[in-house]
Amino acid sequence: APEGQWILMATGRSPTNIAVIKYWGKRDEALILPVNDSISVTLDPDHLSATTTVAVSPSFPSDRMWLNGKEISLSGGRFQSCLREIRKRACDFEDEKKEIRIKKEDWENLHVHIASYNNFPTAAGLASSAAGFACLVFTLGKLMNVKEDYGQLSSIARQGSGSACRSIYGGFVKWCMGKKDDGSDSMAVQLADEAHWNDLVIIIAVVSSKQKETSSTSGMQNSVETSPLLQYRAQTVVPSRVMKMEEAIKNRDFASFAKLTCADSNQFHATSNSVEYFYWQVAYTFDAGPNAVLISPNRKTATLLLKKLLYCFPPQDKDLSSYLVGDKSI
Ligand code: 2P0
Repeated sequence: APEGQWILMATGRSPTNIAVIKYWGKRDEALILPVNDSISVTLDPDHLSATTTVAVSPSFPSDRMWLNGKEISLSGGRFQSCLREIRKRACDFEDEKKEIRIKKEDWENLHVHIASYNNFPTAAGLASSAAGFACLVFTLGKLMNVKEDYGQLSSIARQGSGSACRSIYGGFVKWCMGKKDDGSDSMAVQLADEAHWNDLVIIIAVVSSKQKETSSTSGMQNSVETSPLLQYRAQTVVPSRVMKMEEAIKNRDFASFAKLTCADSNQFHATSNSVEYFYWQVAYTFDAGPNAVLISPNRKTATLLLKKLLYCFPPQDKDLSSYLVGDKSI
């Protein structure tokens, strides 16, 4: 910053999440309100996460953002919604040394610079927007001394990208679709924390890092418009599946968890006419891209599976042990 000016910064990291009961279809495009509840597992941040630094200074003439080192436009409605909703809730701030004082009403006139990095392929169907918007909203909230609880923050992150509301929490998370037209009750809640089912191992087979051709936003729009199955799925199938999944998670019941996860992945893909595969020793789920997510009941099965996978798809430079780190992802 120029002489006599200051910069205030905050940095945060958010992992991505993998839905086991899928969000697919909106009832309100602008507010991002879904047609059904969804449930996901938030990964540990070592492998798939966004790291975002937000800075504010009187010397910044405008809001700007860089994604993976490249400047991107903030003019989109989703970024604007998140910035507006966080700014609206900003509170008085004073730093520890009492050198910087920002009044609640001053935040409106201060511009932000945002730098975000993903440690995994962006827009390849691995929920990069979930990690990205959760991280942006959470970190901006810290910077601007926002005092909202996690539920409220998740509701703001939802307006950046639907699945982002679930990445506000670790562990097992449910996005409650809500009933209200203004979206104020469409937010995420934590079902169980990350320590609850420690044995569960999630393996993500990245078969392509290329940016996918159809965005989730337009993919689900298409399903809403063309799939006769979608309404039936949202109104009749998912509500009971969500209840069963909550039970399976609570009881760490892998057989039910695997069956529901695979069935839901299949049905979600069936609304967009995709192909399905079965592999019952582990659970699998596919998001809106080509990369397979495999969920093993324990590290022993995960190791056997990894050996087979690595035999078929040998890595160029790593040994097996380097994949077996962290809690929930390999
Ligand atoms: C999910 N997916 O529940 C589902 C399953 C992909 C397949 O949420 O339009 O990027 O930004 O709300 O959140 C991906 O959709 O879509 C997604 P928008 P989003 O994880």
